[in-house]
Amino acid sequence: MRDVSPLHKARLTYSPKLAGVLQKGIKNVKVSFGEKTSAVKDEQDIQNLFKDVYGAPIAIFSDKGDELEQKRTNVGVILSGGQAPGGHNVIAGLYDALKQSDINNKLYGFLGGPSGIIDGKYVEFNDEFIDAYRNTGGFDIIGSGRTKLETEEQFEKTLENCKKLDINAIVIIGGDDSNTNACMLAQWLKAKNTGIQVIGCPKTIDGDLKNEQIEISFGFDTATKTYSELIGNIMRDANSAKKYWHFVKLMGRSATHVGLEVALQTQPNIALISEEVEAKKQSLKSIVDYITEIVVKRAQNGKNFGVALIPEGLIEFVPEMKTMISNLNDILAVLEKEESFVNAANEEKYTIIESKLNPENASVFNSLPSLIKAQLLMDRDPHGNVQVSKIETEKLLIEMVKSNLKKLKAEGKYDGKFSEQAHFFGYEGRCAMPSNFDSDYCYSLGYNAFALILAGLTGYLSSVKNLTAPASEWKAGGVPLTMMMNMEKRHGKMKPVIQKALVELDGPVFKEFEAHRNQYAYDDCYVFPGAIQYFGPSEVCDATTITLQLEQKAAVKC
Ligand code: FBP
Repeated sequence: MRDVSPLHKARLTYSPKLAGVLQKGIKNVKVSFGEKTSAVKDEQDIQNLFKDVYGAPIAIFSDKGDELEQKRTNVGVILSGGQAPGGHNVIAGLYDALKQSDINNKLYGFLGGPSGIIDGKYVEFNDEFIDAYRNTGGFDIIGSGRTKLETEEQFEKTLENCKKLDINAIVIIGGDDSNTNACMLAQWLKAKNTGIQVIGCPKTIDGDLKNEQIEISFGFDTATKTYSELIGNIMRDANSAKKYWHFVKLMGRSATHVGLEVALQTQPNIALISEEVEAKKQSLKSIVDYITEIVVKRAQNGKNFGVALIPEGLIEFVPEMKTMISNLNDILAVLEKEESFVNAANEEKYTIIESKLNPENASVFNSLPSLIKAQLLMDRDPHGNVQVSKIETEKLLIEMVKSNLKKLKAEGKYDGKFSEQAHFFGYEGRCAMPSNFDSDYCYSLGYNAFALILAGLTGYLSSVKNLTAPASEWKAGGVPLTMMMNMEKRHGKMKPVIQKALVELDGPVFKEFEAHRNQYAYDDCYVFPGAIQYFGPSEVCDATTITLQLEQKAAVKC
């Protein structure tokens, strides 16, 4: 029996490329600081909530500035939220920097996400442990979880467990919600003068944790390449058999960065962009009419097949659905505490909800098939988000398109065949073996996180930039987490959260798609990207996403 595949074995020995400034080793990194920062919105509220960490300056690592104090440091690391390829390399980079600084330093991994630090469940890493996970996908090295760190009791327990292990700093590897946790914990620990620092690392396949300082969250590169491979394969199948319309829902809870990137990589007949739907105030009916029109026109050209990409978060961007869901969330926040509601049958729940929703929202809710109603009632995640991965929007759209086509057929306006296949690609990409880009980027992020710790900082996010250049030219530093925060409604209450970066409709990525989508719809311009390559020519193995390339090109022009 083999323990690992030959590729897995080869990847364990791959040496990830470090950002240029970090290549000389942790003892040669120097730090300097930029201007003080403020929050992206709701500055006063954020300042009041994060008094002790608010407004810190951006940190820049280079060979100029203050030396980092190489003091004995023990660190605890947490993987938080959804899996993203490269998480293991963040830990490997952190471990290598920590041991290079002082061989007696210790790295602890808290098990199962943020709950691990509260419950004191941990492992201590050593060389053998880390070496078994280098350049591999998944978060199974210590597991992940979505517990929200916010109560006094959770913070007290965190402190107690850190004291037991003599931990000086905590690294939280997570997305927007997890890094909001990181900031809250940093504030609490600083206010109590514990001396324990908190550093975040930007993770999420969704690609929506980005701004001027964070060019991309890790995992986006590998996940979108994996989905593009699969969709390319499906396109070839569709183009070979010429009998199916494939509706593919793609992960990305809120923003459509994943869908847009995959659309540019594969050039499908239809790709919906949630942000455009919202901006143009498109109703569910108008979206279905748009899809129907393409299906009908293709059928007129003898093409009863095609591929449509549906963003996971679409439902929350359709204006009438968004308003209804927001009303529904407020109502559920109350109803979920009532035992009679919790124990009621689904049909009874729908009646109760409809009686409490305002009339317009009640009629939108009522128009939905039972399957979607039930999915909308499922538990919110611990951060108050609707679990859109469980809402089968692709099936909803298929049913609505079918009903349109039936009417058109009856009116003699359509004589094609519509045979559908529904897919959901999400989990397939989140634990893929990280691409060279994600392996290198993640290793640098982890290594850099330790440099931020030695710089004495807390409430910062590890930042590695200039990512379309070779790694030797990547820049490293840290961004205060409060700089990215604003107030949003969660579980019916206003809460501080890191602002999500949505697709910009006047940005270069959407513009590129918009310029070509009509041609994609009818001319079958399918591109088949194939599998991620790890060994071979750099232009095949090291290139990052089209999104990053277009964004960087536009940034250089400005
Ligand atoms: P993160 O924001 O934590 O990275 O997770 C994103 C995501 O992968 C979404 O794309 C998806 O909607 C969600 O996780 C699914 O969550 P779960 O793993 O809990 O089913």
